[in-house]
Amino acid sequence: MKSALSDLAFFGGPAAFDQPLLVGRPNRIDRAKLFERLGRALDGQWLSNGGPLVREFEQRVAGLAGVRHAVATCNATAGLQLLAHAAGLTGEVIMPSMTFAATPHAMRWIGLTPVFADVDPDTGNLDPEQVAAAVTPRTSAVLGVHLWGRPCAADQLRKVADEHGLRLFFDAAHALGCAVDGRPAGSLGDAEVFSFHATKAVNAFEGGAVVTDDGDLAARIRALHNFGIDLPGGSPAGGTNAKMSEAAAAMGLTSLDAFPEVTARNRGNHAAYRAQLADIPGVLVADHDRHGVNNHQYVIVEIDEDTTGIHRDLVLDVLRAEGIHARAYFSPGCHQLEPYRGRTHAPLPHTERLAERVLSLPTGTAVGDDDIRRVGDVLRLCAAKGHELTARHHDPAPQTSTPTIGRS
Ligand code: T4K
Repeated sequence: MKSALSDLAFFGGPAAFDQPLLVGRPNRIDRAKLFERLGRALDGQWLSNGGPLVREFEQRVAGLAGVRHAVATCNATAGLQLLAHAAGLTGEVIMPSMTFAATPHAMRWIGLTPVFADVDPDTGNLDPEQVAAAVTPRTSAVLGVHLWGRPCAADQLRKVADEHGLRLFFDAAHALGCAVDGRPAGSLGDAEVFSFHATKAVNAFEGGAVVTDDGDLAARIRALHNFGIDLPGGSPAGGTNAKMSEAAAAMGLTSLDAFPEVTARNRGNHAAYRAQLADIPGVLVADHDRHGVNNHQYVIVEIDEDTTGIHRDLVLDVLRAEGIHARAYFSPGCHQLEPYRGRTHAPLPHTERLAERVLSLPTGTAVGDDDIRRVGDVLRLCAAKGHELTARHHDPAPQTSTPTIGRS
């Protein structure tokens, strides 16, 4: 157990982990099942273009989302673009800045203008009042993000959208298996998009899916993701290739098989982190359960610098020196990233406050109780000696051992 600053790898002590502990490690799957499915695809000599594994994957994803249609895509970013395109969006799309760059980039890449609205400080999700204030004559849609799997305030956002004649979509990249008031993520907007990237609770190596109850919209998306070939009347933009392959679907299906077990592990890890960090002033493990059913694939901690005396960025560096590769999901806010930086936007105080404080800790099937205990030890020391640690970092003169900043 580390009790003095000199115990920290950051200041020359032994690292807590020999093998790095990473956020985003793919979850364990049954390899035999994966290979059996891959074998089936090879034997059937059908490897893409809406093969049987993709169709099965789509059915299972639609079932989890509680909707009639799912169109599997090569990733969620392409899914968002297909959705925006198929829905005929124009001009401005209102979204949070507290998200991964994929959300605004997906819209900008197809000529739409992301407009950032501030989030509710309690949930981290779009604040409906801020959305209403951001509407202009050029707005065509609201694109909420179910941040860390917490479902957005869909009913309030729907009200705003209806009042202004806007479409309501959700980036549900984090939210497979999440729900609020018995309504699954995927069924809350006109359409929603899941991600099945390697780092997600369910992965298809790379993958995504657009889910909706709107049969016409689903048909347009399905046609557009296959070069627009079957689109009656065609599309001015033609079409693209954003299909999911059979190999990706084989992985996606196998990962879906493991999803209940993965969720149980993530839920347990989340509880273990909460227990480890419960009594540390200024270190708050975000309680997703207050906001609905969560898949717990993100363990989010807020570091309050005023209480601990240490900024989140320095905590990330200290953790990394120990072999704990936490991530700042999401910081900075997208409005502070290129190409949005410096543009006029509404004040985003809650986004900026959150972005200064949050970090995401390793979880998933590769992480166990002993790992969490060791991560907890380091965070406890950071918080207990935050002022001293910060001062020593800024003025390394009293240091006696070799600094190891940046070592991983
Ligand atoms: N909307 C939202 C709200 C999103 O969060 C995302 C993606 C999207 C849309 C777009 O979905 P996709 O188009 O990707 O389907 C990662 C993922 O690449 C990205 O999919 C994800 N969100 C985001 C939150 O995380 P980075 O830039 O952090 O990736 P990277 O390469 O730095 O890896 C993250 C961590 O995962 C590292 O600790 C390494 C580890 N890792 C990664 C991979 C790929 C592994 O251990 N194994 C792996 O195979 O974006």
